[in-house]
Amino acid sequence: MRMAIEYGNTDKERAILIGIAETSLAKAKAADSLDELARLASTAGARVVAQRIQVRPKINAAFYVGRGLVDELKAQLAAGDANCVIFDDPLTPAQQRNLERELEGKVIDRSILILDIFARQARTAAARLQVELAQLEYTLPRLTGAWVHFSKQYGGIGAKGPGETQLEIDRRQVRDRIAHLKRKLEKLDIQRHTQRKRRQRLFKVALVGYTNAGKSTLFNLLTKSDVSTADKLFTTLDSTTRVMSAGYPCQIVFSDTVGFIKKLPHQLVESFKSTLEEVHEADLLLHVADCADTNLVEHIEQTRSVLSEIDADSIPYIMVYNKIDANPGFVPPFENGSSSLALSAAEKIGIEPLRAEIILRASAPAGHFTA
Ligand SMILES: Nc1nc2c(ncn2[C@@H]2O[C@H](COP(=O)(O)OP(=O)(O)OP(=O)(O)O)[C@@H](O)[C@H]2O)c(=O)[nH]1
Ligand SMILES: [Mg+2]
Repeated sequence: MRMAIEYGNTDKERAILIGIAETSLAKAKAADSLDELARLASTAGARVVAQRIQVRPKINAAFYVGRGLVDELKAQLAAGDANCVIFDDPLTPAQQRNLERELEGKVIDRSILILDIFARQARTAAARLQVELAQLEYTLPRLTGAWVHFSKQYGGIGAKGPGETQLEIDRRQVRDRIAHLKRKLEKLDIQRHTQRKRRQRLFKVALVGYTNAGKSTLFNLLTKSDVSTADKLFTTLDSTTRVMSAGYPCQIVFSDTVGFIKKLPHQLVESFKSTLEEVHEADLLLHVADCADTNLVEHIEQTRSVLSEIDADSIPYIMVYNKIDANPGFVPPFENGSSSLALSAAEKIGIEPLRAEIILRASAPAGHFTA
């Protein structure tokens, strides 16, 4: 049974987006981040009615933003200009509660939004279990007396033990469900592990990178596959793996993987760890980046930081600067000890040099290339 997370349903929401910049100088960066949040919001089905950045060196412990802005937002919500407020940073459980009470409206943060998008895009059993697990891990510390819908769903005769409060029952039910999901995922993990073992001796290449960089488009080209691609965030959640021999001198395993993003909720990274095993076990990573994106450098850094979170930062990699058609003057920066190529997966420009580089790496004796 899937658990309905009420806050995650952002259908027909009219949202005000709020970001914080530490100084006036940091405002441009916060604005970029807020634009990305706007894309996330619309991917989740919300309509963005306003974007606001507050400059403040310190976050307000109770409300995240200052009291003045809280009052302004309250007035806007009361006037019907919007019906929800989305914050660009993770709110603490207390901040979320306080804001909800003050604003008398829905309060969402970047983590909830990303979790919601993952829940919408999850197609396979494993992805669904992983997303639900992440949602529950996120929810657990936020369970307060206000979460009555959990008890409505899962309560009933026999649910209430002697002396337990409703809140304790809610928490216990969520914990039980978490344990159940973990067991199911472990079983799936064993199956995956067996499949992976079979491929152990083959050369394994995994495509990684920021969401929407063009990983699946490139994967399809390299493997003649038909994985979904779209100008949306997080189109791919499940790893797809293909063993290729046609066009390559030996069998090569290619994996397309879930994209990364700034401030990825750590619960998601944690629960997607088994999906990301494909990355962890690869012999070579193709780090795909969108060279036409103004935040290219930041996206590369974010991807590298998630790679280190999953202990995949010492795997040799090729930097693939995609979408060169949209930025024809782009020259790949020099990479120390690693190769970098510019290409266009959509326009099929510069694919052969990449294929040649992959073949070279696959044919080289193990350990010849280092990251
Ligand atoms: N201009 C241009 N667009 C491209 C290129 N490659 C991919 N795209 C577009 O970029 C968008 C994202 O492509 P995907 O292949 O779905 O990207 P992804 O990295 O798999 O994204 P997620 O799975 O959502 O993380 C799609 O609209 C593609 O058509 C390219 O070389 N040039
Ligand atoms: Mg994809």
